[in-house]
Amino acid sequence: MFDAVTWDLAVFGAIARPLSLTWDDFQALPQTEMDGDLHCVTRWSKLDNTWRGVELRLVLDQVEPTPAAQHMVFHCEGGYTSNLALDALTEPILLATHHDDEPLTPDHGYPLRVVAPARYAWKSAKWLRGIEILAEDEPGFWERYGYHNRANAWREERFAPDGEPAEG
Ligand SMILES: Nc1nc2c(c(=O)[nH]1)N[C@H]1C(S)=C(S)[C@@H](COP(=O)(O)O)O[C@H]1N2
Ligand SMILES: [Mo]
Repeated sequence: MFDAVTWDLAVFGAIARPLSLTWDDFQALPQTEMDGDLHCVTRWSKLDNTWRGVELRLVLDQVEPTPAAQHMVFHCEGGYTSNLALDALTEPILLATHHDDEPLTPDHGYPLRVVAPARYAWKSAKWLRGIEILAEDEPGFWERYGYHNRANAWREERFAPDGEPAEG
């Protein structure tokens, strides 16, 4: 259950300035609206969405990644993870609190989720609580089961090139 008093978003790892944002801190950041679809790798797409929240880039601008830092892992309530390279920050990625002007529903990530429309939707981590910055890449939950590490939806990067689990 979300509790606005105890909730935080932690940014940690290969950074000079670890950050822990309370719910109030997060609300105080500049908000942006973004249109973007979600493409589940196996089944459906969710089209014509307007998301509202804070640009991921804007949060990471505050933490000073070390020169070696090249990767990130999203950590969610309940242990789900997904990974992206830091160079993904050149594309629009939102830390979203709202979908079509309403707060996210519990099923869809309330209170906070990643929305990375250029990637398959398993990258768009729901119930986000942490962002880990890393020098070495670390596969997330689905990436470990053989899903593609980059998951660029336009290039249809569904599975790892050899069809085998990327790791372990
Ligand atoms: N924390 C968490 N985030 C997650 C998942 C999950 O199981 N746990 N599933 C992913 C997958 S596979 C998809 S398709 C989308 C679904 O988003 P939706 O429920 O808003 O449609 O969430 C992604 N984010
Ligand atoms: Mo999915």
